[in-house]
Amino acid sequence: GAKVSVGEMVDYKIIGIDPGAGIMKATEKAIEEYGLNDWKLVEGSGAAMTAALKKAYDKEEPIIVTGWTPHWKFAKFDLKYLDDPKGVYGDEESIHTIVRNGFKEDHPNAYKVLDQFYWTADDMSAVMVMIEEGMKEEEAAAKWVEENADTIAEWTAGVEKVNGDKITLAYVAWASEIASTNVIAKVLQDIGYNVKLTQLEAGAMWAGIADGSADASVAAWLPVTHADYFAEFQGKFEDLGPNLEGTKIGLVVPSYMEINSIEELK
Ligand code: PBE
Repeated sequence: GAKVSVGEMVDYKIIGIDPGAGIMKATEKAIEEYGLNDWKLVEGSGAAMTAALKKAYDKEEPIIVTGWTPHWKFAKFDLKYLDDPKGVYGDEESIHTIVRNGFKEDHPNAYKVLDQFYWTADDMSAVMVMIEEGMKEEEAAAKWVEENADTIAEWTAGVEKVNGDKITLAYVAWASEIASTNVIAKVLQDIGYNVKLTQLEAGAMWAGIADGSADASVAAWLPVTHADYFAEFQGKFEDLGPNLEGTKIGLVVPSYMEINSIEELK
């Protein structure tokens, strides 16, 4: 009989995440540029996406999700990125730390920690996997901080203790950002800050830093994924540069699927 297309197998659906995520805009662009007229990008959340992935994976059923690295899903499932010959998803990029204007003057010690915060994809993945395996977010962060004293010493070099100064960290409920934000919060708490974590949509996170209602975020994916937000709020925040390099976004499928490129979705 006729060969069933990948589109038919997955009902022409790409399982997405929250609408404010850069990967959603990139995927709408991919649908356009690759001429995937029959396809729909399904909105949801990071957690809903991994739940759908797990459900399909356990039954060895086909599924296409918006995916990114670092993410615990690559440690738990055998997955692959679909090739993106048109380069819609960009090359490897970085996660930057951003702070509100004036933060340096108001909180020089927190600024110094945030400026010195730098780790690897493996570090971040270790925290993500602990959380995925059931550990509370703060506990996983505390455990990682405890076990990586040398790294923490680098982030806190030259930093003085403070006495309960309040700072607000904005983040989005992506597994990667839950991990990083909890780790940096723990480090800031240990030097005496009263740290509040505010979970927001991506646009609100950037707007919050720009209008000063939030102090900092370690969740700015640049130069491509959050390019729109970066441009929209230019001049209204300070970019402290990468805290992690070598990230990637794209369309991800289980390795058992016989498809290798976005072009094959047409
Ligand atoms: N992500 C994870 C985000 C950045 C971090 C790739 C889902 C995004 O697409 O905006």
